[in-house]
Amino acid sequence: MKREQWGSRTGFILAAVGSAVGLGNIWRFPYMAYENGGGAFFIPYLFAMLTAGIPFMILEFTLGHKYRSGAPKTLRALNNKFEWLGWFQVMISAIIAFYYVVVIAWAISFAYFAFTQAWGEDSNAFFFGEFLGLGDDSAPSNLGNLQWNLLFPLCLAWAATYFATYRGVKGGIEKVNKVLMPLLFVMVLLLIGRIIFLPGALNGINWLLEPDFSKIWDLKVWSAAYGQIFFTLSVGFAIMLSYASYLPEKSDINNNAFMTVLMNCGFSILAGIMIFGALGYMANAQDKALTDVVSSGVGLAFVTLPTAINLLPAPGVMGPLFFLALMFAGISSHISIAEAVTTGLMDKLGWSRPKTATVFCSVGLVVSMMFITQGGLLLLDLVDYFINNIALLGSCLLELLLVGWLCRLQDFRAHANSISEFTIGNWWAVCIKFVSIAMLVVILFNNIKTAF
Ligand code: LEU
Repeated sequence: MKREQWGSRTGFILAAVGSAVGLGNIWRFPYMAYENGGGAFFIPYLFAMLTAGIPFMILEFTLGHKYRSGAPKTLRALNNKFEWLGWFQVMISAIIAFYYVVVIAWAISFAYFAFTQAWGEDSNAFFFGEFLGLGDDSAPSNLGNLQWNLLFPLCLAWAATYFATYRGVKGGIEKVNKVLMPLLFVMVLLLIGRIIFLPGALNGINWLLEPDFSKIWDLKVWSAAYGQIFFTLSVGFAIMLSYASYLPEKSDINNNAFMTVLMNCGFSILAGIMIFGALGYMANAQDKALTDVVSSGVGLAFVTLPTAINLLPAPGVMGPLFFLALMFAGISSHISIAEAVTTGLMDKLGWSRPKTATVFCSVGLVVSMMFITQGGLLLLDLVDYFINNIALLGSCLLELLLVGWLCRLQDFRAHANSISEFTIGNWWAVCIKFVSIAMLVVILFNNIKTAF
């Protein structure tokens, strides 16, 4: 059977950007940047983007385009002995799909709450207590106690992914992204346009961007930057490779890769400006120091921001705009994670797309219900930690080692250059074979040491 194809170049780019721009950009990036030295984080971040992110994106686009299959089959085409790495990557994607969707479900609920600011004055008690059911009296490790209020939004999130992966590349994934991505950008620009003029907003933004150079010698900051780059660009765990496998024969790989990376990283900076602008305004309105209003990861989007939204002008508009943006960003990424698994299974088992999508999304829904129990948040944190700090970096390192050192890397460069408008030089191979591998070895080793 002929492999499906994207309907247009714009369609492919929007889908790739849709995958890259996700929850990672809106709630993860701003806090990461803040926690790891504010402006100083940008140095490792930009270094990782240029020497690992862009080369990796070109590599995945090339492999997908050349072998026209998902990760396991592509790696098998390189060498019979490499197929397992493809399955390891598919497994990482599947695990991410199971918990990532839960955060989308939270965003769906909060988009609804935002119309009336149903979280009230104490957003912390609302989120952890009322919403997640983690009251003082309940044991947080209880995995048996399902939070029924989360089941409907969870089903909605899976339904969106199911719709896109069931209908396929052109009629599903591309169509959804063509609607969600432009909307997302417009919504974020609207939010920034309003927030930036509020008193105190610029302080918040300055504070995010103000460099703290003492942190630059800290390995943890580099680890955070590399982890963030691979996660945010969806490279190294089967996703971009799968999307590229649907590219038509004539495609500009190098250009597409640069555009995807730059748009994603530009969006992250916009999200940082939006969130820290709102926090700066909130600190100003409450007459507090900025450090006293910021909280981490999950808390930032679902605890701190609701409080900030309460204080914004027209909260009934700004609140839904923010959570709908978070939801759209999440859904377009979740679709790509599910597609990486779907395409891998279709290649291997020869199943039809509808059958594969139905099986994966049903299993996914059931498994992800684990994360909407009382112990779900704890489990989510734990799984996310291991996936990001160890499995993901390990998978990236293995892919670079196998492809960079055991295959003819110059053939891939020649392939990309032969169909691209501008060509890439030898720097590409140097980044893959030496710079990225060396950085990953040091970071991964350190992360494993810290974890155990
Ligand atoms: N790139 C996405 C994000 O930043 C995540 C990925 C797992 C699809 O949220």
